[in-house]
Amino acid sequence: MKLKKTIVAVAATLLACTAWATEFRSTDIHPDGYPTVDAVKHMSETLSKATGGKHSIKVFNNAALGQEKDTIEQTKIGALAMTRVNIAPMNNICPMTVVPTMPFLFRSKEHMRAVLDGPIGEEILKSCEAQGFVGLAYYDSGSRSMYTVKKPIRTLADAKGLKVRVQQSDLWVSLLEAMGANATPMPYGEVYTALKTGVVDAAENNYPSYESSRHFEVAKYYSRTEHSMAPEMLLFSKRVWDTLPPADQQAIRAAAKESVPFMRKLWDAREEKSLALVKAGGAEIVEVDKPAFQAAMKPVYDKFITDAKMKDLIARIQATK
Ligand code: GTR
Repeated sequence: MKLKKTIVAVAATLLACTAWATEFRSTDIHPDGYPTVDAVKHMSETLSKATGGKHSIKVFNNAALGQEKDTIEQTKIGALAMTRVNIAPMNNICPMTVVPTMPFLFRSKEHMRAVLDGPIGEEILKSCEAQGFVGLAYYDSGSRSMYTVKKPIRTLADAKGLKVRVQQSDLWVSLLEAMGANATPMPYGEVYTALKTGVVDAAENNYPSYESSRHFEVAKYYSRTEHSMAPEMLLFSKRVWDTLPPADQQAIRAAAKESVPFMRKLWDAREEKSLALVKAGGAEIVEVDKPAFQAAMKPVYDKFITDAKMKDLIARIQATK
């Protein structure tokens, strides 16, 4: 009888543990070793330690569970617990995300970090909750510049009429149109072939993505327009979130925040390494008439920064030291 009772008690405890122990699924389009992927793995370790092994995160990288638009959708419906995406594919879903995506907004990496770490960054993350996403953190994504297959871009005139792959965001289409180019929205995973087969003449990205995607093999002129510092985002599914006790939510938030400085260290090192790798691989780094590109962006601000709230955010960002 006693034995039976003990067995029942042990079984009940085991059941309780397994019912609550979760390996959350997260996604990334980047390969192993990319700073965003390694940062979420680090977050998983922190979370596991903080919860005594109750929770951890498994990262499905290399777009194993789809491109960013798909994983955003899966996160919204709760099929995925978490996804790491760029902020741009959130632009059409969560309007405030347009703000940190705006061209030539941040003066430097330090300025961008100061803004995103502060109340403005928090406000924008919070604004995505109504759309089904708990914004946990931002990660760095450096600055994005144009790269071309046939000839380098040095002036605004060089960009005119080029077919340029952009992220799936209306803002991004307008940004390239303001440069006089023809924007072609397309998922990241299709860009290498599109460049190679001439479906597009150009794309744009930071050094680590230009390198790890091997786009530099097919588009060797990298023109330093540095037109946007659109950051990465770590999004948790609100549907899944609402099923968790507050202590677990707290642990997830803390682990995400803790992964940010870790990611930044990896990022800074990777930017340097990627630049060296693309140069060694034959890429040509080209200087551009940056003020002309910047001046051409006025219509983008006029079109997207329309309401008082957005105008206020932009003004506060510009005033941030
Ligand atoms: C990368 C970013 C990805 C994705 C990609 C793209 O820099 O890390 O999340 O946005 O650019 O251009 O689609």
